[in-house]
Amino acid sequence: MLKLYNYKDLTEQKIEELCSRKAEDDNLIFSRVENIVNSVKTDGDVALLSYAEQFDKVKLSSLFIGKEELATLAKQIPSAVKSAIDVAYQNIYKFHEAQLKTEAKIETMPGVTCWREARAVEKVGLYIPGGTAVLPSTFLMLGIPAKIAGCKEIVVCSPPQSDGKINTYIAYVSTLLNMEKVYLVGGAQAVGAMAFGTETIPKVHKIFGPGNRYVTEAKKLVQNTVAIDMPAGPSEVLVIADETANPSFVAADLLAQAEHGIDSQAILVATSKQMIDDVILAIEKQLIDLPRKDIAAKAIENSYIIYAENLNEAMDFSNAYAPEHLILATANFETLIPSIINAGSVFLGNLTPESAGDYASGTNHTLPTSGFARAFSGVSVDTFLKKITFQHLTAKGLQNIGHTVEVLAEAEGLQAHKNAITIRLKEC
Ligand code: HSO
Ligand code: ZN
Repeated sequence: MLKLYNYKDLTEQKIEELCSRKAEDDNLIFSRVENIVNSVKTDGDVALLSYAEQFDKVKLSSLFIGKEELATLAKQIPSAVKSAIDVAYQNIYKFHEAQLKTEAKIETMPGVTCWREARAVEKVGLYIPGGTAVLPSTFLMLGIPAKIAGCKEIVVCSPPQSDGKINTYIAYVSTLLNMEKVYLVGGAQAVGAMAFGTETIPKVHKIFGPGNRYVTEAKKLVQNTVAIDMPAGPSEVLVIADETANPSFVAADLLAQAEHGIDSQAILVATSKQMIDDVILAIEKQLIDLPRKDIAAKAIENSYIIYAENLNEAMDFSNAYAPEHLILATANFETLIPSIINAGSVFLGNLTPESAGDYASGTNHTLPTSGFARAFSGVSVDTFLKKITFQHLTAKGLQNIGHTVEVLAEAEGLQAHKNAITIRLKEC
């Protein structure tokens, strides 16, 4: 069961330990991933087909499913799921579309104008996990901003099912996003394929998407060749609860996180001892009925509860931990907002579960884990864009800025830089 700590008793070292997400077997995973990525790089499709046999237990006749077959598969989706995906699609689209902004042109000096324009990353690769849970929601979370950004080529890889196909949900999302095909490749081999290209799979400029330790390690490995969205680790939530929280709701949120994987973390920081006891009871009660109770129970073992005397202490710990998801199950969540420094995505009040954002409210669920929320944002339309700066000088502008540049160039001993100004000033 969950370990319990008293915030006041925690040494700096202990806080650091609680905030570190330990990963075991790194070396073993690293060398396996290195082998996989290298063989995809050298053997291309042949390697992909053999990994499909080895890892996905399927002999593939084709490494992708084309548009027509996707449409056929998509038709088999149960109508309730189809409608739910439609609602999620609309909300995610609406929220992300509003992120497209044009910036104003700025005249820094009379006649000196500077501005930025966004351009989409031309070729992007989306990894959609299969494995223990098939995640069509991740496809929405990556595909929608990629489309809105205007990426020209969107390569989608997802592991094949044992029948050599993909799940109907993924097929349906691919039709909503108007995808040409979905490549039947999973794991580290998918990342290798999108980084280096194979006979069938185009090489991309940036790779997006969550995945297991193999996928994550592969994304780290190919970073010299392609950009990646962000480093990723197991999913995590930190709930701050005061005495007004609903213990059953808090337990449900912690378990929702815990069922993702045995290495997920679900952390409670509470300012009421009664709340802590009630949440523990509620977890025990709710856990029994969960189909993924074995996974959730293991994740709960990796997790802990902290008793804090007040919300300031709770927030200090949360900022140190930098959670991927932060839930404020407190009466005065609005007053706490300014003190949030590190978090991927925040859920406010007792009626706002993380699940809402995981699926359908509109925000993105691809978020920084493992403390990377200290320096990274979650995926958004921006993650699929680059910003190019522009500038234009008029004669007046050149006269206004010329002397400054000449002096600085001189100071740096870069005469040619100075000349580029001087030669022009002579003509105007
Ligand atoms: N909580 C996960 C996203 C997810 N949950 C997908 C359910 N499906 C990481 O933010
Ligand atoms: Zn989730």
